[in-house]
Amino acid sequence: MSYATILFAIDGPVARLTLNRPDKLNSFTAEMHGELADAFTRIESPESGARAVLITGTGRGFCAGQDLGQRRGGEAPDLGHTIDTLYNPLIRRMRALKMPIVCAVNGVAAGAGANFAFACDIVLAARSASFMQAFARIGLVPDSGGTWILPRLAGPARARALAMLAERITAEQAAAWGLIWQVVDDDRLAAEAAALAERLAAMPTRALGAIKMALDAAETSTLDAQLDRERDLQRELGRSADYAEGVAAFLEKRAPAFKGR
Ligand code: LHQ
Repeated sequence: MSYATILFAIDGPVARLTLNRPDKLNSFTAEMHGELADAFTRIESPESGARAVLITGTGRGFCAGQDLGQRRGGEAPDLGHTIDTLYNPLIRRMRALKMPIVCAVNGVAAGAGANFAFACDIVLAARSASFMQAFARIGLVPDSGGTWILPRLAGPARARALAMLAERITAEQAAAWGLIWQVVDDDRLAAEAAALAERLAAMPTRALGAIKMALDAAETSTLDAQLDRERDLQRELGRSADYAEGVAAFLEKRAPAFKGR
């Protein structure tokens, strides 16, 4: 599988997806969106064997959002079309993917690049990485789910200031505000993120997929509806091979061997 703007490989149960336009801080182009979509189609295929995804970037940046170099001159573009056809499908797909996505933010994550990272399930960042809701600097609103996820992760007061001031914050600040899971030393990021993805890939995949779904659904649910949803998911998972294995392993005092079924 060879692409021009991303690196992609499925190593056993971990799909590794690396944004690879380092000269432009891995900013998004239409071509990159097309390649990401193709990679996700491969990941979603039952034959892929993938049970976790690891996303990162090459070079000193993670992703600087939309490639603004492609946006100069000519008539005013229909950004709604770009969002509708490229960004929204990507974010929807990531949230709906029935396996965990680990993000290793190796450098600056700006604009849609930051919200692409926040759409992942567990985000690690290098100590030198930074995050910026760059949109207001160029007259735009946070997209790629930014207006939805920022207040949920960081609270409404911080979400507003982050979005309006468009200041760059450190990885430490992002962790302190609950935007990401953990900060790790730069030279440990790749190894820690890979270990985390491998650990998740050995877990009961269906349960992890159900956790993603239940937590997102909770954002618009009543407690009553959510209690029913948990019942339904538990009923379904209670019939899974991984649940049987988890209980058997516990009783037999051994490590479980989950298959993601
Ligand atoms: C870039 C970019 C970039 C191209 C750095 N494009 N080249 C959705 C739908 C449709 C349209 C609009 O947008 C969206 C969503 C969005 O994402 S809007 C937000 C777009 N992103 C930004 O506004 C961020 C722009 N970049 C920056 O503010 C800075 O580059 C950051 C703060 C990310 C990093 O700053 P530095 O570490 O100082 O790096 P740099 O600015 O020197 O950038 C390095 C190179 O990367 C440089 O190229 P050059 O040829 O001069 O070395 C930049 O031009 C290029 N680059 N971001 N988004």
